[in-house]
Amino acid sequence: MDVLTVRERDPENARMTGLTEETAYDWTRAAQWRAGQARLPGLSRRGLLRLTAAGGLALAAAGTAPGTASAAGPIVKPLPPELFEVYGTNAETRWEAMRGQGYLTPVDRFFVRDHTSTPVLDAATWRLTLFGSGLHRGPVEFTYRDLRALPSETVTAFIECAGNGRSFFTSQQGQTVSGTAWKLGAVGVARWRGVRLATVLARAGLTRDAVDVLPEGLDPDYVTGGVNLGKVRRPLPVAKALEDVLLAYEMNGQPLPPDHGFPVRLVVPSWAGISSIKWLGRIEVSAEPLVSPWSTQYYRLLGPDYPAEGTPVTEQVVKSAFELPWGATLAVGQRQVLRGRSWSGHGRIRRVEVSTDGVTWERAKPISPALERGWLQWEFPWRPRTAGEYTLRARATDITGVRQPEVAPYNTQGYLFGAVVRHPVTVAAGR
Ligand SMILES: Nc1nc2c(c(=O)[nH]1)N[C@H]1C(S)=C(S)[C@@H](COP(=O)(O)O)O[C@H]1N2
Ligand SMILES: [Mo]
Repeated sequence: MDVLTVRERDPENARMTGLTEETAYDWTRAAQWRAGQARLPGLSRRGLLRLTAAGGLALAAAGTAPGTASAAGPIVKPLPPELFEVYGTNAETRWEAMRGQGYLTPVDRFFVRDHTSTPVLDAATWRLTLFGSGLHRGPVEFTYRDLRALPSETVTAFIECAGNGRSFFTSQQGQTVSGTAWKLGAVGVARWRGVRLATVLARAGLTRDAVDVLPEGLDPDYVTGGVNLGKVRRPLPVAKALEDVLLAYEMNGQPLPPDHGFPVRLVVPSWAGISSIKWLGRIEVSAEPLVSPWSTQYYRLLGPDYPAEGTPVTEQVVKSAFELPWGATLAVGQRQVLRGRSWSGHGRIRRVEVSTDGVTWERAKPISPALERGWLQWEFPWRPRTAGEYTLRARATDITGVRQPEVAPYNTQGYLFGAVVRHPVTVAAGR
């Protein structure tokens, strides 16, 4: 660890001075990939040729189509309809199920995003293998017990799918996008405990030349549009890996549940959910820049307002959600306490405003701390005086001054919907 600490402070070492920011990293690697200066491991030559032949946009569109559930069900935990809305291999949290909950999203209602299905792994035989040109020695293995014996750290952070809110591109903006039609429930905040990736990299013998790490899941290969894209994987720069990335084995004080990556997953705070690879099996540590289909094809903003090769997704945008059913019915003339939560990938939430008429905005009252990597809980008292259809709006401003806009910039894969969501409710006479 001493070596790493010194290195982290070394201004001469270029890899430590940048690229912890997702956008900067992704831009750099995309340019290197196009110039033939980055490698894409994990695909056969044939697969690679087909990938190239298929073309970015067409492949991306095909690849993000909702998956089909197998008979047994790809997700292990129960998905009661009052807690989840299920889309193929994915399930989103119903926001009304967060009402009355504490700061954290309980495991029984945390969203699941599986490209294929949840593998059920045995911690006793599980191994994490680190290998590659960025290590001094050959492959280095860690058992579950090895990781448990290393110093641990805890972080409270949200994991959010970059496509969270995607359905509102269509329902609010009339735009066609590909991918799972999430409302706002593809996000959850948990308390993650595990070993810093920095600790494990130091034990494995990281060289000064290492630039990227490529964590890979043990779930089945992802096959889409007739192309096997291999294991779910997405590179990270060593700088980010050393900064705040966790190899998590606990979620909210319990061993990681199967659907959330048992025995060990990555938690990459403030980066898009795809970076937090579940069911870790191998981590390539490379002295060469790396890419994967999850950086070249997916997680790029494509469409008329973007260059042909697309631009990378940025940090998660500012969002707000009401802890109410979609189309909830509320009693006329009665005082309601509307509750909700707001969060941002740029840092903590500074202010939340609510509008019940679409014209006037009033401050909501914070009822939790606003954590940098978590969310802010808030409430707003409301007494609707007349019966009818209403549209509730909440908009948050984060610490960087970014406030949720009325319209989200269109991109074909429907990433980063950060606009104010119009939540319909009916106010009716009480019984
Ligand atoms: N191995 C593996 N890791 C994965 C995925 C996957 O399908 N396989 N899905 C990713 C995506 S797109 C998201 S948004 C998060 C979701 O984490 P969760 O299912 O624990 O909520 O896991 C990421 N890690
Ligand atoms: Mo995701």
